[in-house]
Formats: sequence, C-alpha cells, structure tokens
Amino acid sequence: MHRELVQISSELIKALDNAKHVVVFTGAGVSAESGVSTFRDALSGLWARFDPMQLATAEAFLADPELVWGWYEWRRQLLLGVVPNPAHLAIARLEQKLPKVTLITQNVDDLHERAGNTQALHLHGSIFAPRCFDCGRPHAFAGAPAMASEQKLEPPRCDMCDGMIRPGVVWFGESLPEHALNAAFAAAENCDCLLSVGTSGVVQPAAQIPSLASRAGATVVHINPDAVPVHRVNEYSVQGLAGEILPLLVQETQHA
Ligand code: BV8
Ligand code: ZN
Repeated sequence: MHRELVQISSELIKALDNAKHVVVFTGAGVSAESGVSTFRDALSGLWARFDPMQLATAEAFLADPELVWGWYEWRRQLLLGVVPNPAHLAIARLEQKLPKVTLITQNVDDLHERAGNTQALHLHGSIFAPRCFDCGRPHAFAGAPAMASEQKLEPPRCDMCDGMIRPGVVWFGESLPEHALNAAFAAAENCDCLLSVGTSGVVQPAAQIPSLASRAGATVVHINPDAVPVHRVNEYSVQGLAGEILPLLVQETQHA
C-alpha cells in the first residue's frame, strides 16, 4: 500500500501543498473507526427490521414517535461513549496547518468538533440540537436515563406549545439548511483540492459536492476502502481506511 500511496501521494501532496483552499467532505465512514456504525451497516435490535432511510423520515416519526425518538436517543447515547479517531484528528490538524480549510460533513455527530475543528458545515444537521416538531423552538434536552438496550422512548414535549420534540437532523424528504448548503457548494466550486472521506456518495444533494469541485478544476481525492469510480484526470481514488490514510497525508504535506 505504501508504494501505491507514494505513487498517488506525490501528486496529491503537491496538490495539498500548493492549495490555497482545501475542502474536506466527510460521510459516515470517517466515524467508523470510532465505533459509530455507518448507514451501510445494518441496524441492530429493535430497529433491525428497518432501513435507516425509512426511519429517518418525518412520516416514520409521526407514525411511531417512540420508535424513532428511541433510535435517535440510542444513537446519541452511543456517541457520548466514543471518541474522535485518527482521521478526525488529522482533519483538525489540516485546519490548523493549511491556509484555508472548509470542512463539510454529512454526519450528525460532533466528532469533528471534539477533534478540534472550529468550523464544520453540517449539511444534515446535528443529533445534539433537538427542537419542537410543531413550532421549531430549540429544546434544551438533558438527555434520557441511560438506555440499557434498544427501546422505544417517548419524545419530550415543547415548553412553548407542548408539541413533540424531534431530533435536529435533516430527514429524507426535508430540505437542507440553506446557509450550510450554499456555503458548501460555494466552497466546492472555489477550492483547489477536495478530500472526499468515507462517503458512498448516494444521498443528494450532498453527493454532488465532489463533482462540483472536480468540474471546477480542483484536485479531488476519494478516501475509502472501496474503490470509488473517478471520471477526470484530476480525480483520485485512494483505497484504505481514513484513520490510516489521512494521518499519512498530513505527515507528508510540508505544511504539517
Ligand atoms: C432533499 C440525517 C429537497 C439523518 C441524512 C435526487 C435523486 C434521487 C433522490 C433524491 C434526489 N434529490 C433528493 C432525493 C431524495 C433524497 C436522496 O438523496 N435519496 C437517496 C437515498 C437516493 N435526498 C433527500 O431527501 C434530501 N432532501 O433532497 O430535500 C427535496 C425534498 C423532497 C424531494 C426532493 C427534494 C435529504 C437527505 C438527508 C437525509 N439525512 N442524515 C440521520 O442521520 O438519521 S442522510 C445520511 O445518510 C447521512 O447523513 C449520509 O448523508 C447518508 C449516508 O451516506 P454516507 O455518509 O456516505 O454513509 P454510508 O454508510 O452510505 O457509506 C459509508 C462509506 O464509508 C462507504 O462507502 C464505506 O465504504 C466507507 N467507509 C467505511 N469505513 C471507512 C470508510 N471510509 C473510510 N474509512 C473507513 N474506516
Ligand atoms: Zn413547540
């Protein structure tokens, strides 16, 4: 692998070293080595018979609020028990070392921030920002008692209108936060180099971001254990784990 990395990375390193603006675009794969399951991984227990894309909808929440709130509270509590991995730490280091880094994530966890990134555009919201389903008022959620197992959980109620509290994530069929989406598209169109880390590139409109950058002439690098199809000369697929590849990249860039 190192031989291949040297091959790819010499161009890659040069692209990173010469870049005035680098975009790092992440998906669930960047948190996999922290023990956070990706959307590809089958759900367990109570939710095993569901496709995450079914559960992550307003329809599912209205149909069975306890089931869906239980799922998000379960995921939130799991996140309290994990830590950023070397991939998150390497991305935080890039932000410190490179002239300009824009971090765009599809993840609803806070591992980038816990690793030290001061700016992350969360295209799909955050699991730590619950709000009222009816009036939209943010809800200070102290968290439910520790869940011993996967279970249904009644969503709390809004202090203002008594509506049900929902997770602060973007569900399928819901539009993305306008500011984050516009800032992400603008960064992709203006960057010199984009690292796309741990994403299957299926969910729209986020999946358009790497091709927006490569079409604008930026060097685009996909980091994923699976080979990612590349369509342009300035596009690379580096096969491997983010927690192994990113620290090596940071180490080899002269900025680091
Ligand atoms: C919208 C929050 C306007 C919730 C999420 C155009 C065409 C077709 C469909 C659509 C379209 N436009 C809109 C749609 C509908 C839909 C969509 O894209 N559907 C898909 C399924 C086709 N999009 C929407 O609904 C969006 N809203 O468009 O609004 C609108 C409204 C109505 C109708 C039209 C337009 C909203 C999408 C956001 C949904 N919310 N998350 C929650 O978390 O519960 S999406 C969620 O799933 C994640 O945030 C993420 O985006 C996605 C999962 O993808 P990845 O992150 O890539 O993770 P995945 O598990 O898939 O892959 C992991 C990868 O990592 C793998 O490749 C693996 O190999 C790799 N990996 C594993 N380990 C490692 C690793 N890589 C590196 N290192 C490792 N160690
Ligand atoms: Zn309310």
